[in-house]
Amino acid sequence: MSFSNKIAAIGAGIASVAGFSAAALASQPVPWQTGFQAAVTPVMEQINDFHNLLLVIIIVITIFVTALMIYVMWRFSAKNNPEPTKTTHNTLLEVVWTAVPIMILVVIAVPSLKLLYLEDKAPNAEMTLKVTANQFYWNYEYPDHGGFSFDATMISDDELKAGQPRLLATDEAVVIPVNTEVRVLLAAADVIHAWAMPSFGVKTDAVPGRLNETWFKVTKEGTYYGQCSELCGTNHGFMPIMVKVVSKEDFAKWVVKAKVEYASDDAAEPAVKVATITKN
Ligand SMILES: [Cu+2]
Repeated sequence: MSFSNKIAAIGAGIASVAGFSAAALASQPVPWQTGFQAAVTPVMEQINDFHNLLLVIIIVITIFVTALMIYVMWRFSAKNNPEPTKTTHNTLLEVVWTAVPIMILVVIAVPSLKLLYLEDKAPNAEMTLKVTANQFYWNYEYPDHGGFSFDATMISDDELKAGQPRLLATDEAVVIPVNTEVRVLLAAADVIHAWAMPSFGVKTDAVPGRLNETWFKVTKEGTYYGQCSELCGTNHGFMPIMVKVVSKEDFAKWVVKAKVEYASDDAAEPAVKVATITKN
């Protein structure tokens, strides 16, 4: 377990003691959290590893530069070095201070680019989730399961029930089967939003007139929370994301129910659109 994973796990432990233990795992921000939320997808695990690699590199560079500066300030002060040397060039030293930073950048670039390509597209997507951003709620569509869709709106403070996190819980949750590669298609109906799920390692813009793609494969059942991460307007902070990850059997059962429950939403939507078009 990596260092930031450990911190996130401690945070999750505190959260469950505080009364959020209703779900198998609830990934959400906790007070005084400093690390990432616990990783539940292969992508987020790799982001964690990459973060830890960078942390080591940064610490080593900072210690080296600080030590060098302190030494130079002492060794070459007017008191300790009254006669300055006339040296202007040192080929070996110049090659070293050019080559070493290049090598450090290469060490960073290789895993960085690998991660960028991994995040881009689902290698073998098993289902698709279409996310449409609106001011200020999300619409979710399941094209591979009959194409039903529904809106998810934040639950306001006065309607919160016990265990529902403030500014994170929504009236309808996105339901996803565990251990399934999910392709996510993102678009927006009005302005640019961003669908961000910290524990999935996903943050992708939803842009009007453009279809963006990302993916995730969640390996642990539970309830996970995210937020819109693009400044989209006055209620930007009030369009959270709630994803319930359930077993494949429970997901199949949910789909059967959802088809009936959200059928009325589908029927109502085109009628409104036609009415708007004829008016114009
Ligand atoms: Cu938004």
